[in-house]
Amino acid sequence: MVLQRVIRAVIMGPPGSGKGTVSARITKTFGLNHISSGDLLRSNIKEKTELGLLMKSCIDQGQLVPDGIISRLILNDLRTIDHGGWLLDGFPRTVSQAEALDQVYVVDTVINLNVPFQTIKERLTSRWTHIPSGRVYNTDFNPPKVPGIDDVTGDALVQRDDDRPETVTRRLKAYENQTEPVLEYYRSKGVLETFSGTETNKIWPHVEAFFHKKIPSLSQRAA
Ligand code: G5P
Ligand code: MG
Repeated sequence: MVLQRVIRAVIMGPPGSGKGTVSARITKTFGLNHISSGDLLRSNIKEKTELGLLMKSCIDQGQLVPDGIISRLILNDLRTIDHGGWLLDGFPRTVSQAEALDQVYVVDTVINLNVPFQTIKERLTSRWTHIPSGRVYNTDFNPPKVPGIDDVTGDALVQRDDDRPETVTRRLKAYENQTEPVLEYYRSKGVLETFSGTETNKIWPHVEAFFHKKIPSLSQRAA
């Protein structure tokens, strides 16, 4: 069992920077609860909920969904976590969302993955996703054992509708205009830690060491 200190962390970075990939490693190593706003929205779309149907065109066009809707969705989900810390992936993405989160919780750690846009464009065209779990693969970087099939469930993998090249360009623009100011917001609070690079396997040891150092109790394993 992993001993948990309550940590409230956020992982940020442009679309395709590896937030999902690094989050999976953080949650596996440190036992945090992982909440991905994109995964939540995609499950709503898959289940054809009213919210999912309303948000689908926004997401497919590479635009952000309205602040009020996503803030309510995430804050409701956070209330269901009754123990342990959490790692938010993809939220907050605007200053208004960061302020909404601040009204309820104090975020103590923000990881920023700083990956060049050119690297990202190449990655997203070869990404395959298992929508129900949010597991991601890449035909070059971490291919599934059987092409097109999820390793754990055996379900078929899909390519995300918003990974088309022209939509990726729009998502990167939305990131520059609406999300980069959030980095400044957290920098001014003294909680932002930036990790730069083009390969997740080279960035990861630094992120792991940072978590071990910042929260030593997380790395102690009970006998
Ligand atoms: P999402 O789902 O939050 P994005 O755009 O922020 O989407 P995305 O695309 O999920 O981020 P990621 O999680 O940062 O990317 O990256 P990833 O999936 O781990 O890695 C990308 C690919 O690269 C994978 O195939 C992975 O295997 C591969 N990879 C990783 N590392 C390496 C490497 O070192 N080398 C190589 N070759 N490959 C690698 O949001 C989607 C939409 O939902 C809405 C918006 O419309 C958004 O566009 N939304 C919100 N709207 C408003 N407010 C919010 N808070 C919202 N949250 C979501
Ligand atoms: Mg992701």
